[in-house]
Amino acid sequence: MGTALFYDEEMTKYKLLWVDPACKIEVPERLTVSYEALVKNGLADRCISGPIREATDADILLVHSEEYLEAVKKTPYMTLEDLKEFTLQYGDVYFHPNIYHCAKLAAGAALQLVDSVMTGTVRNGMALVRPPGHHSMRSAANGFCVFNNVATAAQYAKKKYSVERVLIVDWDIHHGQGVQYCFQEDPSVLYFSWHRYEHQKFWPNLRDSDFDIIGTDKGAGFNINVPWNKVGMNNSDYLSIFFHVLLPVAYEFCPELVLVCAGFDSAIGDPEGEMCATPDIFAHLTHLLMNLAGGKLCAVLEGGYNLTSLPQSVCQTVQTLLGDPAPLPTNLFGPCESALESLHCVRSVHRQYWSCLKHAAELPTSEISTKRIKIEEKEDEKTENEEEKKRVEEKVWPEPPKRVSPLIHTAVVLPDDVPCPNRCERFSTLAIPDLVTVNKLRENLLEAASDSSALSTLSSLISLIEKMGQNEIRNGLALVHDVCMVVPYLVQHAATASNRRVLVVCVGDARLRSPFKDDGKTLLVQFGNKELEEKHNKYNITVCLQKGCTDISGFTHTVLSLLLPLGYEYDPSLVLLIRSADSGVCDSAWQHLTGLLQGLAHGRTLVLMQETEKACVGITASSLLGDAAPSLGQLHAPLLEDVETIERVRHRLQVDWKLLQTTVMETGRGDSP
Ligand code: Q9C
Ligand code: ZN
Repeated sequence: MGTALFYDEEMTKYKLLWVDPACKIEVPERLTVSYEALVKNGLADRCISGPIREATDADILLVHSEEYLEAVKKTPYMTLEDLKEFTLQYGDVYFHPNIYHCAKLAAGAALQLVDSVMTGTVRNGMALVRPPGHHSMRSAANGFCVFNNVATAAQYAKKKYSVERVLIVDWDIHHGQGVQYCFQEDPSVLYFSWHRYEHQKFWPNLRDSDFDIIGTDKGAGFNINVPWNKVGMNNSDYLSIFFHVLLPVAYEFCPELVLVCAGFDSAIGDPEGEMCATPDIFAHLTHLLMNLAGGKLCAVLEGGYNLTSLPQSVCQTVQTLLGDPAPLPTNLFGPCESALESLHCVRSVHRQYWSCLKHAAELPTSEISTKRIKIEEKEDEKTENEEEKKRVEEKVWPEPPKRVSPLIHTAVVLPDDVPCPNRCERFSTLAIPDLVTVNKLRENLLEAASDSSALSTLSSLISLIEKMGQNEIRNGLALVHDVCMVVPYLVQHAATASNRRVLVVCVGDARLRSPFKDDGKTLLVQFGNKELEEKHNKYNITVCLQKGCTDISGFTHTVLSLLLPLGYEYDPSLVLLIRSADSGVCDSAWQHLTGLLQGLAHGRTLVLMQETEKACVGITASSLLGDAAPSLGQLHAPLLEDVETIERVRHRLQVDWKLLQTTVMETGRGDSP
């Protein structure tokens, strides 16, 4: 359905005209390098774009006061001295004769993006804008921001398209206090922000940015703040917050539109953020959000001041919106202690508002504090700051590898009487497997010996897996006569080839035959009902839900907070997704699972379905092709027994799988006060 890109060079035509150390990083080059990188990587050309419009007064008044708008309107006519003085009433921002024009274009671009997505002209998109928006408040410019682009876009979507629930994900490294203030009483807009905080020592130094500021009145629970109290947070820290806070809550909330305050000062090398997450992480953050709201995602640029990591991160985001396979996740060694402390605090204060967090550990009451005490201890570290800054700016990281889409997106291996779904390619191999393979197959397929097509199906699948490994085919789908028999063989075959790791996800009660060895070459995660035997060895995990996979809430929760962390930490080179007969999983949940898993293994997923599941071929193919999954609807509370099961499994496995951790204490590290 396409990806929009809204950009206008005009927005590079304002800059700081006097000396102000606080503002010198916000330069026009931020936009030019980002756009040039999109062009150079052939991404700009693949997007749908058009001329952008200015936001109207009426648009701006959705969020800002008339007095403020009128004041900003005068800035194009001010002298340099007037501009300087006007600027003084606000924090960390500057004005320029052309900034009002640019600010109207920035907000206008965000609104046009909403229009394009809401009318279905495109599926998703990005607005590449300056000035940024998320710090600006009803009557105040702040933090390089003049008008609040994303807050305006949210109000606009509510008003013009009667959108009832908007999710705003603010992954910029600063707290978008302007967005928070705009929606703190509004339960129709869920605002999530993570931000460098350092116990209030970091700009904008607001008590309002801490984890216990959760929204007021009807909006209680709809404001989620994740303060980072240390610098140097990395990919694991970011993903942990997604898996254990944002995604479960977002799925429960069920937005009709997702807006991203897409600031990239949260990436490595940024002089403001001083974090260590690499640009490829934005491919995954984007991917993980891309199936919410039926795929309606609008990313709007906010911060990002390192002119190397900014364009790389922008490209990762846009390329993911376009549907290219994500890079393998890197550097996932588990969250750090400080991140776990924040995670624990956030989950704990929100457990009363979100049923997916109900089971979260309660905050020890002695810990409920913003710990501003710690500020004092750090007072005299200030002198080291300049040194520190240099270290950050000199940080080096590898350029994200090129992401190439295989020529064939989705190949299918289907019986002749099942038609090939649209946009897929029927696949079969005529190559006769060598004698050794044939004999092995025969041995393994004694029961199906009478079925001559079983052998050819199997050799096709083996060949398909080979072609996926060689990047000729991205993913595949097959209907097989007996998944239980085929899978062990395929797994064995796939895992022995050149050190591969295979993630096997099994939905339904297929009793897979051994051998699944515990050698780390396979990770088996099986979803079943309570009759299956519970297993949780490091590489062989069974989750037995009360009603099998029929309960969408329990199933989704398991996928988000158990399967995804396991999958990301395992980092497979191939995903085998198996659907047995009578799995009970509903179409939409199945499609979300299929879509989400494609963030792994460069999108190399092979779906194997029991013959009887013929009716799902179409929807499965659609998900493999990258279509957005249909919304699951607002989720009810998962069954208590299921929540307990998931927690028990998570608890036992977190020693081996660090991305499953949600608190500091449980692991025995750092449980001292
Ligand atoms: N050391 C955005 O990222 N503080 N705004 C600068 C300089 C202001 C950031 C202090 C940072 C504003 C959109
Ligand atoms: Zn920022």
